[in-house]
Amino acid sequence: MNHDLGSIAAALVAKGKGILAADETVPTLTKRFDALGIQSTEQSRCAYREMLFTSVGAAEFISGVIMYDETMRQKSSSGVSFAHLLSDQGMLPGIKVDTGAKPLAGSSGEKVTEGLDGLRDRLSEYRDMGARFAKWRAVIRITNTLPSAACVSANAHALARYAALCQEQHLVPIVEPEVLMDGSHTIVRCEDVTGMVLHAVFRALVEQRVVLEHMLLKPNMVIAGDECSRPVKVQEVAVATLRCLRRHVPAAVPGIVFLSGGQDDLVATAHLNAINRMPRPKPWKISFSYGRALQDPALKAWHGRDENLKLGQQALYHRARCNGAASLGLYTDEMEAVSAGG
Ligand code: 5MM
Repeated sequence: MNHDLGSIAAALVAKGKGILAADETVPTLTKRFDALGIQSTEQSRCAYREMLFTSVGAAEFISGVIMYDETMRQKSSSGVSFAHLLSDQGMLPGIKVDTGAKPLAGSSGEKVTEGLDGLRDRLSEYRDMGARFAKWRAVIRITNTLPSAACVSANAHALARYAALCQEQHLVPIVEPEVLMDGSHTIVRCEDVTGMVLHAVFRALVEQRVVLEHMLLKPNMVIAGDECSRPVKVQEVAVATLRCLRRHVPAAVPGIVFLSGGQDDLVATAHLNAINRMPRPKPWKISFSYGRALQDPALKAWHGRDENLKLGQQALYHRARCNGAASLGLYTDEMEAVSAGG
């Protein structure tokens, strides 16, 4: 495999493929395990990740996997590091490098993502361990009065500093400014805020001399808040999302890989498909970097039991296959039925 940044970015959005976000921190994965009564230990988290990463055939649709530090330092049951296990199967190893969203001083209820101190050395270590790309997530909340300009600019600045350091250390940065779907806001408000955030992020990226050709953007889709009283159709989401991206994402960026953000897994697939089916020109590849929308059915099927390993893997394979088709605009409802029937 060619290891220059442009080739890695292109490989991550290769035709019909997207990214598996499996970079939950220990508290987040523990929350997901708790909901199903699965005990969260270093060993059970390792077994879960091994189940996902060894899913036969998943590499047909999954180009890369984002891991958390704990997973990066663990080994599979056959004694191989997960970075090497993924590479051997044709999936690029990636790593989450932010240290989390912390309360933003001077603001009530907003957060800024931290992790810049010592980042150069951590990136270098991850690269030596086999990582080829990295991820940093900023979270932006919508209310009647938020986000504040201070929150948007602090997060944009941090994302850009992170991305510049990644490129210096030969890792492709995935830049993830997530406008949360929590709240009662309309799709119109989500489009306004997402546009403003993307504008600030790209301004900061250019200021920090980030090479846009050597990065990927991981944005939210433009959707209504989860408590919004007005239902929004799949087609409306596709129109608003593509309009917003065309206005604010430079054509030099090779790929846009959406987060799922708490959407139902089938809905996240339908949205991605509808966006890719839109007739308007799209200068970038558009695919997925889903966490929950890829993992939820697999986690439920596996349920922490060795005897369910294959069921968990089949569930992951199925969602990866559907989303791979959606990244080409070729997903159909029949794909769900066919697979559910075996
Ligand atoms: C998989 O979850 C990632 C890590 O979350 P925490 O830092 O809260 O543990 C998260 O960054 C994820 O990569 C993105 O939000 C996309 O995941 P979803 O579930 O929104 O598709």
